[in-house]
Amino acid sequence: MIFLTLGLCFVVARLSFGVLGIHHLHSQDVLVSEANYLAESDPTTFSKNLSSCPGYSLHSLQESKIGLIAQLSLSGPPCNAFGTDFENLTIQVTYETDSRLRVRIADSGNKQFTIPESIIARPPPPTTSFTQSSDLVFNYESSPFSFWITRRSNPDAIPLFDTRLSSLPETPLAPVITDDTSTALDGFPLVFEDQYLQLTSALPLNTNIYGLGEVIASSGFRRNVASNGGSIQTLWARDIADPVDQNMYGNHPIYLEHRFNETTNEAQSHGVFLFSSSGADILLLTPPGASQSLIQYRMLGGVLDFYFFSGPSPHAVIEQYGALVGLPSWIPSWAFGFHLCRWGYVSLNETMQQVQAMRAAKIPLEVMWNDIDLYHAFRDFTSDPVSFPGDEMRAFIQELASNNQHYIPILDAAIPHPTNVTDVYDPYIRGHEMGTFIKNPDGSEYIGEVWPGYTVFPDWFASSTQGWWTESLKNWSDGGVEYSGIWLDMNEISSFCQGSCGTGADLSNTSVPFLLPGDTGAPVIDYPECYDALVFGPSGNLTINGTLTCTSNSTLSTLTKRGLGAGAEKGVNLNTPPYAIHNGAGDLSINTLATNATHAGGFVELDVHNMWGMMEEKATHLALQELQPGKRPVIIARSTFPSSGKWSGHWLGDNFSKWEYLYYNIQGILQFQIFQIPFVGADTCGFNGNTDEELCNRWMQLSAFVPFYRNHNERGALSQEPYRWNSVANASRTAIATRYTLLPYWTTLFANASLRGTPPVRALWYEFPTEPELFAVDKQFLVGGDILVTPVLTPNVSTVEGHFPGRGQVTWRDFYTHAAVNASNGTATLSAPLGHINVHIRGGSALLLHAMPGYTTTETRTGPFSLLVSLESTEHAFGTAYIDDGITNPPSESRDITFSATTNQLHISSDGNFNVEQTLQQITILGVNERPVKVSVSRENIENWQFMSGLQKLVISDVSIDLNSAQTVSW
Ligand code: MIG
Repeated sequence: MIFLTLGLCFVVARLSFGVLGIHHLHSQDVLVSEANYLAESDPTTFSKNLSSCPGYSLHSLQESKIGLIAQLSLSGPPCNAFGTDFENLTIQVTYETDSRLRVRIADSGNKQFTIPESIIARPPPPTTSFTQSSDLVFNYESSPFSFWITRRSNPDAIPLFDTRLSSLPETPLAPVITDDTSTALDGFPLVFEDQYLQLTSALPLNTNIYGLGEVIASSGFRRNVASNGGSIQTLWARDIADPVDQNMYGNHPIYLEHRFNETTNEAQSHGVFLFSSSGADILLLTPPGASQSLIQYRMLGGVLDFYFFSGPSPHAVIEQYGALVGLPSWIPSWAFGFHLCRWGYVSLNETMQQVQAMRAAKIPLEVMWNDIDLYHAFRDFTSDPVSFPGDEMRAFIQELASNNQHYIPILDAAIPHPTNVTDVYDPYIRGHEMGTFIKNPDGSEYIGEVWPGYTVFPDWFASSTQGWWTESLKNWSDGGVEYSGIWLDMNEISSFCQGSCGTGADLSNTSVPFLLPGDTGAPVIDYPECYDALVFGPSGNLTINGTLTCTSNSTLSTLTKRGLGAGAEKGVNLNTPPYAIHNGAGDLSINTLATNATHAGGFVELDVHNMWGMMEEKATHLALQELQPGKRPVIIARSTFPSSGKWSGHWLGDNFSKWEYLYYNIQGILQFQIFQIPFVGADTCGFNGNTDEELCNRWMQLSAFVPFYRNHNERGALSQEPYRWNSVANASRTAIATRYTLLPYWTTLFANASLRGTPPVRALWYEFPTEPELFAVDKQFLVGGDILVTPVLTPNVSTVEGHFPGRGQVTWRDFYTHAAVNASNGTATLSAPLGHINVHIRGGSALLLHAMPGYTTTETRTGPFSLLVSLESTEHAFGTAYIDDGITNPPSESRDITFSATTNQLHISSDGNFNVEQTLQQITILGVNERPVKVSVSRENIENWQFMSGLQKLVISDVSIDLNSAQTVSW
């Protein structure tokens, strides 16, 4: 018996029961035979001490019209701290645009790994000069070499980035995070070794940093820079059920920083992106008593390739990042519908029953999903011949299609290895012939272990892999699983052996080395914080025999988390590479591929590990473009990397049915807007553990205002479909109807994301950057600039407090009642009974809506439009709508409509070649001071209007305004 320490999706369930981790492991799995790590990594030869690192000096500088190139030479004897120092480096500074500056420092011999252009295409070098016009300015000192970035428009301000020793605290410094010795700081010279790179920049004390992920930060969306030392963001893709303050599925070395000057009342944002796939620690620290904070990059390899974005608005920073790595893919309108999924819909019958039950409950269902239950023997690209027969799947999916509904199946990263020679599994056989799988250093196929037993893994660097993947996806669809989109799971990559399972593994053994949740011996017994199953039984109901099951409203923090110092824990094998990043799993090869697994072109897993998920997303996107010509591919994936948004959306992984995670949702959604993967959402009602009625009710409502809206549940847990409890059914119907009403707003926001990189979901401060009281707000969010969502995030309450930004200059009106909020001091306590989510619209907005939400988005789109105009006291309002067919992958026909209101008039202008068939049927104008004398549309008098003086509301009904031409509405 072996205690399994793998970080699987239910590892925390294991922690909370203490017994589930003990299961049989096949004896031959224990060896890690091929994982002989990089030979030169003999830890004894490295000093592991940075205090003697000499730094570099700059010489041979050559300026050009786009920037400069210079050489850096090691200034003294090498320190060989965690690797071997490079003597000679080349620095290249490129003013790529007026708002983007690149600083790239690489070994002059080009030995270190750099991300190939074919993997992530970047804009070509500039053809005109921005050296004199860029708002970003590169400054440097030759010896010791250091650089700092300032704004041309504000040269005397604290630099945006500053590596000068004189700007940083004096070293040596005792551990800044007291229980983590690795945060002792020996010195801040530039270190550039084969296995260790380090660069440090000063930051203003306790500055506002957002991004660096993927993470669930205990500090919230705004990262902890100062309190109790700071934070460590580790970059190493990892399959782990949503831990707090640890590395997890995706890796995004980009941050958005916001600076606000209270004296001048000026606010500016900028961004810093490290273009690297290296395993790394990024530390945000404030040494005790220091007058500045700092950011330190510690990388296991690669080169230092920084991009700086000048903003100065947060939107501009995010857009500038998108222009570099690629803008998000276009999302078809059906993907904004409601999705239903769970692990444990064990047959087609059960799956069909869900579709029927949703319809019977009159709760809109747009997309039905299946998890790995679908597979035959857990094998990719199959459906079980007994429980999900191919021809019946085809009939089912075609029936869905005839009802304007869609189907998405899971696709796991691992490809099953046949158990013996008579075991015919085509995707393996074809891939093996074509050489598409990842190899051991000796050229044999690398063997891992996942659900189907022993497996291999696609190597996206091999030239044959794309064709093989497309062909496998085609065969799957041809066999009956006529998916509309694809769900990519386990792509960190997850594998259950530590590193390679070893040559000579018993390939015929297909049993998973532990129990699945819900199996006999592994019941799911966890509930939300407020629910006591020992007292009230397993139902999860809000009341039992008239008694409330939750009697306190505190959100209890019951989850155990490993501290920031996980990497320093004793007994964890961190032998290689010499610098031990704070990988929550310990050794880099735990629960994933060995770091020496080999890819075509000679790339090693250590360098490219963090990109596997993104490369799979890209390959899947390209496959779907080929298989579904002209359509917008829909992909939802778990492990992401810069540029993933160009190919895929993301779900926030294996969260828990806990109130705490309802709150964590919001920071996750906001983070992924920065990462340019805006189509994101959490497992609604919670994945791990049982949910309960109250939590599921609030969550179904919150997620209705989140881009990707899916209810997904673990195997063996209490059912949590939205019809499961009456109160949840009601709450869901209301929230989904509101969501479908807002569909034109969502699709316009996402068009702006795909066209310009503008983030659809926003932190409050993005829109109000000079209001510091908002800088840490992450319990509310804005959809676009105009919709403020104030969800309930705790049990047993009927009110919620929210910020209403604008310092009294902005009128916020209730979306449903249209009443203005009275928010003196900028906050208000709102009524929030169960089943009600507070949504407010911003004064000065004009929202194009669907007037009649239907069962599906397609039916909703065939109905007429309405318009909701909320005048600001100065009597203006503005809004835009982007309309197209919602399915064709652009370039395609589209129409831009703008609504702009001035005193007593609304102008509609319309531009484009898409013909909008549905007309505008009703216009509601809020903030009209006096009862109008008459109302007209493009000079024709209108009879059917009403004025409600209390709400200052004018409603113009039964019109039929053509949105393909300019119009004027007067009152
Ligand atoms: O290790 O396919 O995150 O959504 O239900 C568990 C079963 C594997 C992890 C995914 C989760 C999915 C589950 N998968």
